[in-house]
Amino acid sequence: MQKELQRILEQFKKDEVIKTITKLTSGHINITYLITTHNEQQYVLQQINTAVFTDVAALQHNKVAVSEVMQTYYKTERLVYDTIKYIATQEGNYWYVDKALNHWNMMLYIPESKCILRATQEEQVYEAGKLFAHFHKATADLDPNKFYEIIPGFHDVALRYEQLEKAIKTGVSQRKEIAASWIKQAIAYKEEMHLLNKLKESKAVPLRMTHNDTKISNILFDMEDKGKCVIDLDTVMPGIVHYDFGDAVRSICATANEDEKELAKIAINLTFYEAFCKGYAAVGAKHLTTVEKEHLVSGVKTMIYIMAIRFLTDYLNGDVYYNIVYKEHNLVRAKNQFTLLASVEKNLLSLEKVTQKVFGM
Ligand code: GN1
Ligand code: MG
Repeated sequence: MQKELQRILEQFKKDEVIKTITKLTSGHINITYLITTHNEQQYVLQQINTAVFTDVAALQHNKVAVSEVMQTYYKTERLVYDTIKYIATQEGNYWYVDKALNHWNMMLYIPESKCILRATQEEQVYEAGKLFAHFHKATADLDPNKFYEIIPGFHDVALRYEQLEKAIKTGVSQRKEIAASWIKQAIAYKEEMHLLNKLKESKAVPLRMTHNDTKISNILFDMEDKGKCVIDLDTVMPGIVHYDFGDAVRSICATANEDEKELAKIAINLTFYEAFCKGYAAVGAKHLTTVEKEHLVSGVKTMIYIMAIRFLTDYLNGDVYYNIVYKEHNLVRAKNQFTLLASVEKNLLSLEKVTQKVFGM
């Protein structure tokens, strides 16, 4: 393994020699190693999952361009945050294809940082709000049409709904019976969940660069729990702000993990929601239009719904997309997300009030 990784490292850094290799396991898609060299340099070397990311040139184009824009933004704004820095090969490409046709990319490791898998403190949630707001501000002037749609229709509710309908028709019949009441829920929500898509199609909300995986583990924190760096630029592509705002709230402001089985434990954490909004607004939300701000809570609902139907679809299809640990895992996740959605519906007034107060509408 060391020999193989050494050969790959040399494509990016000709004179470096590996001293130690540590596998980083928090991501579920790519294979990632932390490499320390004899010169005491540290790199993150990553094998790209080409089943998920089929166009590596497009993927790397988006990642490198966004990383560069963020570096410029932080410098101009005199902010001390870090950014991912990709390293080019000797030929000047930001990826390398080895003999076995594996695709690799390499970044500088960001020292004195830690990854949090689940937010436990308001302060962390506030920091997450700030960092994702900076991401949107930094990329606000980019023309999204110059970027690739890395996974087409990734957060398109219409496409996800079509995929669910197909799974209802062709999925495992016994699973359809088990999930019947959840399928009913998915259908019942259909109309209202298409609202954001309509706003996007009619250009009532602008297309902008979005991160599309705004969970807390995609932010590096420093040792004092201050936000340090937005990571995982794999799904950076054109989208609407609601994808990021909604997915962050879905994953950061819930009282339980997305595969918690005990439904009674699952709710939206209003204190965390306020902290996230405050963090985002502290950076200044001038890059957002009034219509965007008015639909932030819709974004929360829609993203939870999208995840609920993606998990349900995968359950009906016999678990072909997500990694599962046990047989009913995807159904548990779907139920979990529908329960979170119900909690959001129940607290809609409070969520809207907080949003209006914090974003000054
Ligand atoms: C997948 O593997 P991970 O956690 O980075 C998925 C996201 C979902 C998430 C749910 C490319 O991301 O969209 O929100 O699972 N990413 C892809 O846990 O499908
Ligand atoms: Mg990811």
